[in-house]
Amino acid sequence: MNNYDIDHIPREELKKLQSERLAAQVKRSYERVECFRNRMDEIGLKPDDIKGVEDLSKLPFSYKSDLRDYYPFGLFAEPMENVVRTHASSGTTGKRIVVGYTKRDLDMWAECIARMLKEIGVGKGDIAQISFGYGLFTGGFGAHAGAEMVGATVVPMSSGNTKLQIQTMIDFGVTLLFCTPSYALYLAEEAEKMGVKDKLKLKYGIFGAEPWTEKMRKDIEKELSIKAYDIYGLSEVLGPGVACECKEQAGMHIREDNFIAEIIDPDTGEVLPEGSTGELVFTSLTKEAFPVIRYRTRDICSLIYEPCKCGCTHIRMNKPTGRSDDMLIIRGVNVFPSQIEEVLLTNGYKANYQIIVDRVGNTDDFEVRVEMNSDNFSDSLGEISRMEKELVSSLKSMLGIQARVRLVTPKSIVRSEGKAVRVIDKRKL
Ligand code: DLL
Repeated sequence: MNNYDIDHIPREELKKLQSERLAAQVKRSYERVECFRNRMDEIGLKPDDIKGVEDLSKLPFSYKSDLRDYYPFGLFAEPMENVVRTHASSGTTGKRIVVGYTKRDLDMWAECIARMLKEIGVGKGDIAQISFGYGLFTGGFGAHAGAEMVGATVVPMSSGNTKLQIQTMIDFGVTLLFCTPSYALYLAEEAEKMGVKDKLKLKYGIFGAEPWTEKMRKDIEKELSIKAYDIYGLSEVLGPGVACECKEQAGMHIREDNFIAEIIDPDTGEVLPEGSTGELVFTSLTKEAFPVIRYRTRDICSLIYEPCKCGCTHIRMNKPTGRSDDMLIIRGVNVFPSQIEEVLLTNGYKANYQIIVDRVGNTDDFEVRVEMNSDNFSDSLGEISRMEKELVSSLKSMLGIQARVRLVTPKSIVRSEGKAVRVIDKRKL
């Protein structure tokens, strides 16, 4: 089968392929990975008990803490001489997590992204600027290999030096931009400030590595005059390309020939019925160096099983709304940064904000600092106070609790060149 035909394989055949690959992956991981073998032994499960996808939920979960416990290479299923690449992710707490790839893993990774690029029409003649960081982060190298595979000309910019990024886009005639959605907005803002926005030749952008809403997509598409596509992934499972949008921009197709997705209740671990929102769990089917079995991503989202208009038969995931470990508990109420973002964007603000939580006496102090923009800027104290009150009330109806809103002048909140930092939780410092 041609690598690009796999996206249109009938679901029955796909399920058969997944079952064969799952049984083989479980057997291989049991033989080669001590942590996995111990977990199977603890519950008396033998590799032969896993015959196909219907047995998936019998398998034990794996967690980010496993990567820390077996740091750096203890979960690898290949000897180091077969591991040709490592990446690592810092996370906000504790030790780095390290992942590894064989040559075949790298090819599969590039192919996952190339399939997306083919589908949205990227190929020879396109010039792709990769403004994800290169290095231990998976963003830069992951996007790079996919773009080269379809014959695009790659400009490996990495992140940082925003003015040079814009100049390069103009001088090289860049048609495709890869970066985080928050950085895309920052690039648009800077291009506007430099008075060169009309010189950009961008046609499409592929953005990911952090949650972003539909409203933010609209903003990016308008500001840069492009089609903006979503790409999802995580270092532990692959990097970017575990799931990618198609032309329909209606959910990201999971590369189901390589990964099986489940949605579980994050508290009980129970698999939830189709269409439910819960924690996303991945099992890799083809990865050699670092296979993952039922890996708990902590990302909260739902899966779409209805066929997609694009003809791809692989299921889709909706945009993750956040991570269960991003969830703030403020005065006993669960608050996701994405809910706050939604309120701000609906009220005409941009996604430039910060959430600052502190503990004062016995209660949580909750401030949302929001930038005014050129459309709604005011320097009248009375008007600012009216706008703040309006936001307090919209946030209260979304969250059920009162926040203090502080409007700040345009461009006063620090921009990020990679993943945006939205939350400052001083209770944890
Ligand atoms: O962020 C891989 C990546 C690079 C994906 C470039 C897309 C583009 P990590 O640094 O390990 O890997 O972070 C993974 O980022 O568990 C999600 O919480 C979040 N994330 C990634 N893509 C999206 C997305 C890379 N499209 C973590 N929407 C994941 C929402 C995303 N969240």
